[in-house]
Amino acid sequence: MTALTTTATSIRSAEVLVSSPSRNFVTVRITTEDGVVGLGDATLNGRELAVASYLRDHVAPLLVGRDAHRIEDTWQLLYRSAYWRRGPVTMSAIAAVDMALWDIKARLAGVPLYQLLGGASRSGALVYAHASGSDLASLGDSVRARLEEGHRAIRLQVAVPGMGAMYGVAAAVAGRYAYEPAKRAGLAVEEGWDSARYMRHLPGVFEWARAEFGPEVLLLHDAHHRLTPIQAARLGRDLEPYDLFWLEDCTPVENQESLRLVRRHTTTPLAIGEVLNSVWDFRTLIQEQLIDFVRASVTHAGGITGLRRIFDFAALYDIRSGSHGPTDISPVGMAAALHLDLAIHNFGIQEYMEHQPLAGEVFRTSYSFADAMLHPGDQPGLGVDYDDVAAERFPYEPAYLPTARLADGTVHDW
Ligand code: GCO
Ligand code: MG
Repeated sequence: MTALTTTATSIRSAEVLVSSPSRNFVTVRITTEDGVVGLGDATLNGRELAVASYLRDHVAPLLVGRDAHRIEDTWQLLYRSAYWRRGPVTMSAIAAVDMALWDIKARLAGVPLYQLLGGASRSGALVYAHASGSDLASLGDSVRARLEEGHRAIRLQVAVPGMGAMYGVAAAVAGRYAYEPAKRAGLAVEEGWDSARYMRHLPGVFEWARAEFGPEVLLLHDAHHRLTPIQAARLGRDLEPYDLFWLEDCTPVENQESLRLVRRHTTTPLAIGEVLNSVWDFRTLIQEQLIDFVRASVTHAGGITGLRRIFDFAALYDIRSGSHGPTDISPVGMAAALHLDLAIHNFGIQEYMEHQPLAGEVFRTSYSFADAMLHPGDQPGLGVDYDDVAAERFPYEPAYLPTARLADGTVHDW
């Protein structure tokens, strides 16, 4: 396969589009010789331009002239021939190309992508929304707003008295929910952290939430990698009476063996994986059944091809999916996740943080929300279009994720 023969489905161009309608997004657009277009999401929050350069400078030249139909071959080429494999930059770049090629294949077939992934296994993907508050009163308002929108699975994050600004708590919860941790202005945003205070505070919050909202609503929480194994074990146990759907990222994920200790002490379901990038990264967690939900994202774990590999591996161990879906997954990435959610058997839940309306000016989507579920829609392909003219109005703006520091100034896991 050295000489490339140009056909109607040969790749004519691979463009990297960077725009910032309310937040930064990196999008790949692949166009075939006969003009069929596919989109992929390559957004890596706070490190966007590294992926843009990887794609523009090192990947796009390899794609031109290749057959857009050869998705697996292209995935393997980009993965294996880079030699320096895995990691978020490489895997986000591969992910975007992979999504764009699936988009093209489904558009050429004239079917929504989920049909090529095996067809629908369900009528829609159950999603969880975010609610947060600076205290229980505002958290209550935030939860009620999500329930009124029709959600039945909600992630609760709340400020801890005496700890100041912290992860997951939106500045204002009235009206449209808007939480964006990557700050455009002032690159050195710092948040505080105190594990002991947090662990004392959180069980009471969930006790209150169960009393206030009853047993049916699915409640989730994200510890955002901040606890030691023994702290996570204790927190999981303390939360058991409140029947969480999951406790997410309880410890830093680099040390997967530490989950053995957490598991020995609690039956609170565990979800992990948004910072992992490949099926190999999940080996210990899955094979030892140390988690209940795979939390990887289609955008950072090698696209539809890469994420499906992880979900299929997890299925062997009765572990379900729980795709990452904050606002830093673009509407293209969200659509790709939804097609996969609809098709796989071991679907669990999909995270859904609605994008701000400005994002809708650049990305025209066809997914829709009803009965607490999202459906990807039935347009051919992913069902997303990119508006270049609108994108012109929103150039890239530097934005960085915050740093967390302990009271004595020590940097902690954010
Ligand atoms: C989540 C995540 C996000 C991350 C964000 C970082 O569960 O949705 O933890 O909120 O913080 O993706 O860019
Ligand atoms: Mg998370």
